[in-house]
Amino acid sequence: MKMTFRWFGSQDDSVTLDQIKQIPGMDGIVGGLHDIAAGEVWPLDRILDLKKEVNEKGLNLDIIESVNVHEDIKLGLPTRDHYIENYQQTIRHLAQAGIKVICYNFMPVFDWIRSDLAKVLPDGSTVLAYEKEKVERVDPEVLIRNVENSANGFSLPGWEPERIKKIKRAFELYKDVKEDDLFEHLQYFLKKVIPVAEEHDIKMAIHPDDPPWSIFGLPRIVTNFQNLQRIVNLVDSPSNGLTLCSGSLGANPDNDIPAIMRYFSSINRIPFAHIRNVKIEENGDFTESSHRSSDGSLDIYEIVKALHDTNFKGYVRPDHGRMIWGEQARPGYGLYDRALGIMYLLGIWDSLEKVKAQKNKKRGTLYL
Ligand SMILES: [Mn+2]
Repeated sequence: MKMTFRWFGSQDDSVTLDQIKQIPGMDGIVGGLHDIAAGEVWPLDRILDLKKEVNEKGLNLDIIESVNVHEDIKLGLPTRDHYIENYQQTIRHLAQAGIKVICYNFMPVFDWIRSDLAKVLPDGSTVLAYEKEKVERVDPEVLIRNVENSANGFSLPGWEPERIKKIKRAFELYKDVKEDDLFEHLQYFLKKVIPVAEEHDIKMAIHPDDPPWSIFGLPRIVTNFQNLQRIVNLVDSPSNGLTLCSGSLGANPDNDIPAIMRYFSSINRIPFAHIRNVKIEENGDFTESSHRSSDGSLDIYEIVKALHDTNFKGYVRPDHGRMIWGEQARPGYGLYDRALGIMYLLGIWDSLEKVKAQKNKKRGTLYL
C-alpha cells in the first residue's frame, strides 16, 4: 500500500508540498490540471512542469485525479469521438510523464453533491454533509450557487464553471438516457481508451458516484457491487480498474464496503483506493466523520484489513477530512484532519503487518 495525498497545485491549495512531505509514510501526490476543460488535451509541458515541481520536493506524481470525461461521451452523442481521441492523447501525454493511474468518473452533469460544506459538529469541527430532504427540495441552480459561495474562495473539483453554465441544456439532453444507456456509453468509451492505457501501462480507475444514488432524476451507475462488477467486465483488462472510494459507496448502508474492497482487490482491479468514514443517520442523511471507526458508520479496520489480506499493492489516499484547529482550506481538503486520517490508516496497516510477521515467525519455528 502506497500512501498519497491529493494536492491542487501551488496556486490553488492552502497546503504546501513541504507540509505534505512531513506526513509520515508519504509516497506522493495525487495531482491534476484543474483549469483544463473536460474534453481538451492535457498539454505535455504542463504535465511535466507539475511532475518536476512535485519530484523536486521528493514526492512522486503517479496518480492523476481526475481526467474528466466530456458530457458528450456520457450522453453518447455523435460528437463524442472527437473528445475520446483527445482523451487518448491525454493518456499518451500522461504516460510520457510516468503516470501510473488515471482516476475519472462517469457521473452525469454533477460530480459529488452535498447540501452543506461546513456543518458544525458538537466538537466545533466542520464537515461536508448531505441532507436528503434539502437536496431533493432544492433547485439544482440554487444548490450550485450555495456550493460555490461556501468554498472558501477555492474552486471545487468537478464543479467547473463552464460545465455548470450548461446545466439546463444538460438536463434536457439526459431526459431519455437510462441507466442501461449510460452503461453502453461507458463501454463505448472504455473500448477506445483501455487499449491505449494498456499499451502505456496505465490503469484507468473509475470513481463511484457520490452519493451512490440518482440525483435530480439523472441516471447513475457506479453505485454498488453488482454495477462495479458489470463495469470491470465491460472491457476485461487489468487497465480497466476502480478508484474504490469507501465514503462514496458507504453513504448507502446496503453497500458492504469491506466485502467490496476484498473482492475487487483480490481480482486486482483496485489501483487506487480512497478511504474515509461517513456517519449515516436513520433518515439517510450523512456527514463526513473522522477516519476513526467509532466516529462513523464504516468499519475502517475491516476495510484496511480487506486490502491487507489481499496483498494490496496499490495507492491509497485519505479522502476528505473535517476542518479542525481553525484551519482555512478548501472544504474537505485541509491538512490536519487528512494527516490524522493517514496516521489512523497506517496504524491499522502496521498492526496487521506485525501480526502477520509474528504468525509467520511462529509457523517458521515449528519446522526448526
Ligand atoms: Mn472519493
